[in-house]
Amino acid sequence: MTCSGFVGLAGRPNVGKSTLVNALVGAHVAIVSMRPQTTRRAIRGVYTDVDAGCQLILVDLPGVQRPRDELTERMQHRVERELADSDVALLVVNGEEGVGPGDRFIARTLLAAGPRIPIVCAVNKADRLGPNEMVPALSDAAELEGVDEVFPISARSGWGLPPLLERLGELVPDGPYMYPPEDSSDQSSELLLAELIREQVLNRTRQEIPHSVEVSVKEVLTREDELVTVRAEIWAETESQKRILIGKSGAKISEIGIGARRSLEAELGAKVHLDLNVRVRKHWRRDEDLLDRLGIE
Ligand SMILES: Nc1nc2c(ncn2[C@@H]2O[C@H](COP(=O)(O)OP(=O)(O)OP(=O)(O)O)[C@@H](O)[C@H]2O)c(=O)[nH]1
Ligand SMILES: [Mg+2]
Repeated sequence: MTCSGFVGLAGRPNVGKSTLVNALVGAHVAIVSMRPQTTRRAIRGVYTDVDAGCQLILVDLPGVQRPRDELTERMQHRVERELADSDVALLVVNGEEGVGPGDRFIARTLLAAGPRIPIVCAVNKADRLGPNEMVPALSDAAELEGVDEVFPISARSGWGLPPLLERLGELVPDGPYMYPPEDSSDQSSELLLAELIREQVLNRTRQEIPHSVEVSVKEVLTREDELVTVRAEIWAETESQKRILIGKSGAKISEIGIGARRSLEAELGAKVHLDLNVRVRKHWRRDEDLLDRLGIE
């Protein structure tokens, strides 16, 4: 008999949920940046332990915060729905910053999300904690309302992940695999490529730009000699953001392009020709039809 279940990751922006999903799955399925609100969609990372006969579907979710626009409101609703459908909630907190009101708010949201499911708390960024800081961080996390168990981890280094994985495997129900064991994510290839390009934008721009940008892959063509041509658009909301993204004599867009091409080549295992175009799409974050089409539901 195999086991298989959904583990919903909840937590404030920037605590390391996506880094943790990548580390557990062992593949770059979710993008990571130092900016809060990196993740916009629910991304399923799939981890299958074929020997143990167990599959965990790790649902990476946007960081929970107060909705400010249509985009964040949709992200918030998605989080609530996904958590209501999970078998286990994995609440990730930032051990370096310690437990705060935002974490307490999320713990309460988890309890209110639906039928009571096990809530496991991962205290992340343990690599940043001194020897005397670990115990208080863990006991604060254990006191969060509804939290059943606490695991100290470093998603970045991989420290502490094996016991967490083992416990999650015990908590999901018996049942058939929901994804082929060789899969690592449910994302379409085009969406993953768009996200990898957006990851470069996030890590190479500042202030309002990261939040204002979306990336759309228009075309992926593989030539006979295996060169892959990817044509993508980077959307900004205003002309001035577009100018910043392009940079002086195109310096910024070429920096983004070089980083993105490397990332796409690593993902596709092939040489890539990347054709990037910056466009203004006013108020895309408030355009309901567009958000539907982008799969941000
Ligand atoms: N030192 C340290 N940094 C980490 C660790 N895990 C994640 N980070 C860093 O924390 C930042 C945020 O990581 P993400 O994985 O994007 O965080 P997130 O919770 O998915 O953020 P949102 O998608 O915005 O909700 C990045 O700069 C990561 O490199 C860790 O274990 N140790
Ligand atoms: Mg994330």
